[in-house]
Amino acid sequence: MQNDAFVSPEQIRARFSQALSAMYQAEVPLYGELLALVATLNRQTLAANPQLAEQLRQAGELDRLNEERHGAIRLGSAAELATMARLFAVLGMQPVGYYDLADAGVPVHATAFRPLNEDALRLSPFRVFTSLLRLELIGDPALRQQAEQILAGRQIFTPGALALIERFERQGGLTEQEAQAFIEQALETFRWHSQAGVSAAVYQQLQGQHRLIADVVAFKGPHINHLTPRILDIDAAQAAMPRHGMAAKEWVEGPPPRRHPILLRQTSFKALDEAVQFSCASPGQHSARFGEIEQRGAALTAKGRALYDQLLQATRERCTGVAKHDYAQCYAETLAQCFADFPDDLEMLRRQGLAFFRYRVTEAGRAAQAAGSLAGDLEALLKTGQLACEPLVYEDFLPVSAAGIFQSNLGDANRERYRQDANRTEFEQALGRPVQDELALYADYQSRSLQACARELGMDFAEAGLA
Ligand code: OOG
Ligand code: NI
Repeated sequence: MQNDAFVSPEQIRARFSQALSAMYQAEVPLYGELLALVATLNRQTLAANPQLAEQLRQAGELDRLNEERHGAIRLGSAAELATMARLFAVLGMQPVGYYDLADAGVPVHATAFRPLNEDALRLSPFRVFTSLLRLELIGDPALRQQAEQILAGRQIFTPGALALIERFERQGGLTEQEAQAFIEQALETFRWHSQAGVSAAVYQQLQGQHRLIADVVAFKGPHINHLTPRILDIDAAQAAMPRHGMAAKEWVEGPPPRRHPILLRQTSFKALDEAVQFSCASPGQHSARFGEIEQRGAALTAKGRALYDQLLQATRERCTGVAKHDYAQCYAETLAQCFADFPDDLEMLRRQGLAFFRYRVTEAGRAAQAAGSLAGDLEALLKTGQLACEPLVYEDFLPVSAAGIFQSNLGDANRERYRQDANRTEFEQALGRPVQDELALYADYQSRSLQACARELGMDFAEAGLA
């Protein structure tokens, strides 16, 4: 039972997300400019496309649009991940999904901390892509040991944050005053420190292994490295970014432009070079923080996801070996060609079981029920407009896209792949619990929406094979 004296995790998350965005705007002014650009473009898209505005309103997404963002951090040890999971629990965020990036040459594995259900997402759709460095992928044993030692010696959480996490766990919530203090204390973990914790020489060594390793190990904490607002027309934004002084990455990750967007399309301005100080007051430069935007579309079923993965793989294979200056164009064209095989019609997506949907009874449905003229089964109800359905929005991430975003910020070095397998078990051990299965969450939402319709209409949809 939620105690009235406590602030809800949704409230704490909404306020934390706001505070983090304000902090990041102060730290990286270009992020503030990106937010302004996104707000302008979203206003234009909505004004030009009333149908999209109505669809978003129906799905409860219009209100959350300006609140919507995800961030990313990179952690150095199992202990940091375990405590981070407890910190995010205060914000009502749980680990969802496992992403292995080693195969793409990025020595991390990751999960996304996010609210689990649609009501919580509507109240505050804040998520954090959280990576854990895989130190076992550092080839040089002496350097690996040194990195482990440095990480073991740092404390990324303030004593105040730790005490309030414990209090939350003991009491089952935080009071107004505690919540406020928690937000302030938790923010410290995500703050940028221009003072590195290592010498310039050690930084160079770490950097030589992999730029990501230096980013995690050389600093005092897991600075937030980007916060991503949701854009409605990412192609317009990609074209506009250079005009606003933003060095956009060369292509948009994810599926090609479509009439009915699926999954997630992302692009970013590249990581900025920032002045840092190494120990012994020696000045240097570090590049980690960037600005990303994303357009979200329909959540795909396992079948839809398999088709997506297959078409993306085919695209990448066909572009292998293409010269760097031709790559972006070849990639965009090939992607569009390959994805011609992915139905771009809501009815087909639904009938072929490629995407998840939310069902609802319409006014016409209620009128038909009152008049005793309801259609007989699910398909007929949809056909007569007595039931309506909209695709569920994809709330998670894509490993190939994530690797592409990482890589665009790492430069051309470090392109080798790691031979090691994904290690989900080890990740979950570090986390202290299994990650949630994102497909199960969408399936559950779809089935609850169908059950609610069935209850309202006094019918049984079990036979549709969907409920
Ligand atoms: C995370 C990169 C991945 C996404 O949205 O998939 C990412 C990082 O650079 O730490 O941002
Ligand atoms: Ni991101």
